Amino acid sequence: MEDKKTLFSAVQPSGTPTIGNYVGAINNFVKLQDEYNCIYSIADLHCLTVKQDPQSLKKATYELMALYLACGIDPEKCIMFVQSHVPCHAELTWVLNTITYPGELGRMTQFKDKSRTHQDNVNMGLMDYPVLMASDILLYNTAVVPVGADQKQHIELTRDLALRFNNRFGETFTVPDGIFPKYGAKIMSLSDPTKKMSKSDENINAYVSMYDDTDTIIRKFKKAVTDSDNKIVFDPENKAGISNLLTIYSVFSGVSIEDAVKEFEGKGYGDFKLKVGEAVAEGIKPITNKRLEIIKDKAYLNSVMIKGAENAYRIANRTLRKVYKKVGLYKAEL
Ligand code: AQP
Repeated sequence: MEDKKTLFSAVQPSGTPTIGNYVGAINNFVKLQDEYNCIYSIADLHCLTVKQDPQSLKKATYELMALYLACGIDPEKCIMFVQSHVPCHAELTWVLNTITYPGELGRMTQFKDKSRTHQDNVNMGLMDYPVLMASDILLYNTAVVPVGADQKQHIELTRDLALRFNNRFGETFTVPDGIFPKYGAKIMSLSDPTKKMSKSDENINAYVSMYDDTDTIIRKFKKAVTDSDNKIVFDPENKAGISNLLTIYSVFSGVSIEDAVKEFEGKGYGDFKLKVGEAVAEGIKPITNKRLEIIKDKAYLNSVMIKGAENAYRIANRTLRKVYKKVGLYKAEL
C-alpha cells in the first residue's frame, strides 16, 4: 500500500442501506479513496447484536458489497471485505474487553436506544458493540474514520481504549480521529425528523432505501413530516423536517443549502417535497442500474470479497500478533 494515512470504515448489512448511510458514510468512502489507503468493511458480526433472519443477513451482506461497488468504491484502490471473513476482529475484541469497563459501555447512547427498541433481546453483544468497533478500527493502524455523527461516542471510546492499551503495554495502536461530513452527518427520519433515519426502522416510510425505485422514493418524500408554517428555511432546531429535506436536497442535487433556500423561496411544501424526491431518485437511479448488473456476477463479487479478506487479514493479523505478544500470550515456536 502507498505511503498514505489509513482510513477505515464499515456499514452493517442489517437491512437495506438508507440514504442516511449513503450521505453519512458511503458517499464519502468514494470521495476519500484517492487521498487515503482505504479499508471498507461490511460489519456482519455487528448485526448479530440484534435479532436477524439468517437468510436475510446473508443476502444483505452480498448486496451491500454490490452497492459499495455500484457507488464507485474501487477494489483496485481499496481493501473491501466482510468482517466475519477476518477472524482477528473477534479475537482482538476479547483482549480489548479485558481493558473496558461495563460502565463505559452502559452509558453509550446507541446501547441505551437499542436496549429500548429491542427490549426482548438486550444481550452482551449489544453492550459490547463499541469494543468490536474499536477492534475493527485499531487492527489496521487507522488514522481516520469517516462516520456519521451517531458514531462520535464510539470513536471516543476507541481512542480511549487505544491510549489505555498503549499506556499499559507500550506503544501499539495508532489513535484514530473521526471525520464527519459537513452536511448530512445525521440524516433524520422522514416520519419523525427528531429521530435519526435508520435502516432497521419498523416504519418503511421513515427511511428511503438505496434499493427503492423512483415511484417509491417520490411517494415517501411526499409523505415526509414537516410543519405547518409553510416557510422553507434552514433551521434544524426549530424546523427539523424542512432542514432535513434541504440537507438531503443539497447532497443529491449538488446545490448548496443557501442556494436551495433561495430556489424554493415562496414555493409550497408540496412542490418542495416533490423536487427533493426527484433529486434523490435521479441520484440513486444510476447506482441502482450498476448495482443490478454487479449483483448478477456472483463470481466477481466473491472474488472481490476473497481478495479483500486476504489483504485485510495480512494487516490485521500482524497487529493481533503484536497485541498477543505485548499482553504476554505464549507463542510456541520450533
Ligand atoms: N441517518 C444517518 N445519517 C448520517 N449517517 C448515518 N449513518 C447511519 N445512519 C445515518 C452512518 O452510516 C454508517 C453505517 O452505519 P451502520 O449501518 O454501521 O450502523 P448505524 O449507524 O446503526 O446505521 P443504521 O442505519 O441506524 O442501522 P441500524 O438501523 O441497523 O442500527 C455509519 O458511519 C453511520 O454513522
